[in-house]
Amino acid sequence: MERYYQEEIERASRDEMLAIQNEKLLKQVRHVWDAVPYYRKKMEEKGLTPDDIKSVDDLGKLPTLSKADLREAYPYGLLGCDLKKCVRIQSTSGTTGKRVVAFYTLEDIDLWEECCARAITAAGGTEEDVCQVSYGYGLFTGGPGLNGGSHKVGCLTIPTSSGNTDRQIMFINDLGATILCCTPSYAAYLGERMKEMGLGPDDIPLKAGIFGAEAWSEEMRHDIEQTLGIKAFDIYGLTELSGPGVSFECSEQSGMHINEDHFLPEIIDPDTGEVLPEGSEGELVFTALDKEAFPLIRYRTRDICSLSREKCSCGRTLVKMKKPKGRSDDMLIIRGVNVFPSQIETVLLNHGYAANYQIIVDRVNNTDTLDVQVEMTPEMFTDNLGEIEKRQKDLVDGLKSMLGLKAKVTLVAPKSITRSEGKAVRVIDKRKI
Ligand code: DLL
Repeated sequence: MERYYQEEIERASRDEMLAIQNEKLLKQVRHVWDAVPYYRKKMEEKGLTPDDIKSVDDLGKLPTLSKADLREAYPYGLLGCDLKKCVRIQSTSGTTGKRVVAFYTLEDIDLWEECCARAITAAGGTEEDVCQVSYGYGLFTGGPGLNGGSHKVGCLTIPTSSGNTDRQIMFINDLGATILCCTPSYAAYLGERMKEMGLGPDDIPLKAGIFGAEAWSEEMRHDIEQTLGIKAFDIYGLTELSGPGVSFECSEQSGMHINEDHFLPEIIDPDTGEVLPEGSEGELVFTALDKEAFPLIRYRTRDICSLSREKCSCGRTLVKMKKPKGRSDDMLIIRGVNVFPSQIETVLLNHGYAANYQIIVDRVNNTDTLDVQVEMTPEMFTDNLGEIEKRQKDLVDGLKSMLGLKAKVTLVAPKSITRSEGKAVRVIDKRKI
């Protein structure tokens, strides 16, 4: 039987949801106009006042915000309330030099944790469950968000954070963890380690996993589900909008329901900014309808996906987003061809490899090169050169038909590519352009 955390919202009719969104949007635009001079100026530049926004149909008139705005307004320029009312910050790792600092009031945290509770409930979680949260705790939103959601559902929560893999496995088994929350790449690594310890899917108490924070393919889902003996659910979110729980998967596992009573989605053409009709693929843009401390309006996520309102067998009416292919800025342009790392992952997994690979892009004599290094699994490991060459050629052909591009493939020994405990680093781009 399907369970809901907030059934009246999760199964609201389209009219009910529109009424909620209209009311909240008008209030939020007024709030931001009054409290955030940075955004008010952007509205004034477009000749807009809050009176011009009468319903969600007027959303497209409003100016968008991007990471560049966040940088310009850093740290307090987009704050929507008195700093005294804020009780927490969270931040991105800033590995690409674009650190985001987001602020929360107590109420903001409460609503965020409710979103995570909806996700855990959709994955089958109840107060009977033991939920191990192996996302990083600290500035990263993964640990704190799912931790709060797990409390709200009433699960016994094991806050292991990421890392110390053997200890993770000990807790899962000793305390009978039934739900695991971590990045898909870390879930794959935990599975690999358990296999080495002789633990098969039937020996592991887990029944569900809530995996997100990075793009992952259907093939990777399948592998993790087989190894851990679980059902693996996707979860999406970003620090700018609170963290995990902006959207989550249900039993149908065919895209993530957006918590659209809090986060109003649009899809735009990333080049022109034009709003695209429902069903089209483009850049996901969100308006945070409730957030008080960090109330972003029309925030450009740079994630590429599409939305669908097709009826879902779980009974939820919340709009669904397809798995993002990756960020538009993760997209590699190689010899003029657009390549998402997730497409490469699909080819590798379809050929029986695990998701242990690295993509190295370089430019030699003014031509881009694409080198995919893939680990052989222990079962396929061999020193027979003929066999290795044949396997490499199969992958070159597979990549050629997926990408329309010739790549170099190098098979490497099992365990030679570093495992990730958080978000995996898949691409090394050495081009200096
Ligand atoms: O990754 C929040 C999160 C934590 C989500 C735990 C899910 C689970 P950031 O570090 O700010 O926040 O990174 C946000 O990660 O814009 C996407 O590009 C990517 N991302 C997040 N979830 C998914 C997902 C957290 N399920 C950025 N699939 C987002 C694909 C994802 N990409």
